[in-house]
Amino acid sequence: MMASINSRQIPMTDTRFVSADDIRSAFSAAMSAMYRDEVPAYGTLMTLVARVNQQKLSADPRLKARLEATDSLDRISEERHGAIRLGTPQELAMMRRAFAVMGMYPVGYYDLSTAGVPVHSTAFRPVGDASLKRNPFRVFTSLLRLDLIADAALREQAAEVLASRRIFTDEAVRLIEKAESEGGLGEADAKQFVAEVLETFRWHDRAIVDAGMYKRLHDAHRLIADVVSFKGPHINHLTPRTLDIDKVQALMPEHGIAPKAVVEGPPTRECPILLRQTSFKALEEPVSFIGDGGEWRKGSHTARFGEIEQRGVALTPKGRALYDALLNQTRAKVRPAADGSNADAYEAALAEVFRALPDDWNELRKAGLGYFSYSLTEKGRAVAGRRVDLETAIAEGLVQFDPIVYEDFLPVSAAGIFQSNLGDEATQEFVASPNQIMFERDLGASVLDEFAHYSEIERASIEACFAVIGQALAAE
Ligand code: OOG
Ligand code: NI
Repeated sequence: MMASINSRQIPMTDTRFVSADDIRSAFSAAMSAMYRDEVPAYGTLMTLVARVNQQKLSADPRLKARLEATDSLDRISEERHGAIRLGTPQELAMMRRAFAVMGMYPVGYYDLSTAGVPVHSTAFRPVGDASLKRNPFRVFTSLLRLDLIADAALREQAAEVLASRRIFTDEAVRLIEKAESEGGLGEADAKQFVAEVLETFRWHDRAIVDAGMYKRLHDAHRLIADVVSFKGPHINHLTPRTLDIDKVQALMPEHGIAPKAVVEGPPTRECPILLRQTSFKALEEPVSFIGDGGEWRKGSHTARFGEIEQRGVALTPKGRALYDALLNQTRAKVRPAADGSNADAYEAALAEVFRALPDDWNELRKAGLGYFSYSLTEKGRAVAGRRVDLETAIAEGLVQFDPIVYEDFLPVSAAGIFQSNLGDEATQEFVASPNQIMFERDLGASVLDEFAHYSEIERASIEACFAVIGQALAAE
């Protein structure tokens, strides 16, 4: 599994080339600067998140020490994810190639049709411990499912509009091809690559359809209008990572930002799991549509929003199944209303139901619910050569463990995020029809299995400990 991933990565040892990790960091920083200009509330959120993170670290020296020891502290203030929605298989395939130059690979398959949203998605992100520590920038990337539009005429017209647009500049394509054929990009090329690819994510306030077409697309589903009506897949949000989402959520109104009523995902815990997210509603922004006789006709479009997230430990398949069951159980008790009117009841039910999931790192670990990274303590390093098993080594204080951060997205949460930024009014319902095979064909590659990656990081960390202290054989 890991071998095939490594062979796909652009070599980093060649000094003629800028490393894929460096290109990704530069791209993430450029994207952040652009979005800050485009959506000022994002800048406000960034400042707020940075302040709360600082406060959390000063209040919790143990957390700070562990983040420093695991090399994860620096990445947090740099960390963000974005999201885009693409229109055609060709766009998706080229996007995969562009992200590969930055060391980002498709991980996981998300079927949003089950939530009535006509897209399916993957997350492009770095894989492997070192790249994640350097910069974990990720982009949730969705492909429109035109096959789910019932109206055949509209489906065809939408396909025609999409076929006419080019979302990448010629230079971007040239540099992607160059990186592929030569095995990387030199400094000047890497710089230009970042600038050229950034163009694809830029906001364009002039639509490529007229107001009538926009309305028909919008009536089918507002997401379809968002994908088809514009020149390219504008980045629709950029999400900083906070160490205390409840605090940021509480402070948002003071900064003129109105968050959703409830934080999505698991409840507040001592030991955070997976991912918790909250967002503010999409902005209604002025755009213009193609009018008669070369005139532009003023209108508006709602697409871009803001979001923050707190990340916790990655759960094993067993932990994930328990999480899903508990979330379903909670929703069976209290269904969160779109207007937030029963937010308190929902949060109380969530906290109550989630008592079934231990809120202690060692219990989570021993129950096989989460992934952990193991390392030697000072004492462990001093007793090199002893033969012990892992649990004994932990009990004797030779080996310590830290949670492995969840680097992906939650399907249920993603659907919730789509819903909240699309607005609450009813739109056409779609029949759920997950189609990973079709997605991977369009992508031009298969998506990677996130569980295999977390378990590989865990396994490698155990092996590194035992290379020093010596593992007890089963028979001993
Ligand atoms: C993507 C929504 C998913 C998340 O954080 O779960 C997402 C979109 O609205 O295009 O970003
Ligand atoms: Ni998001």
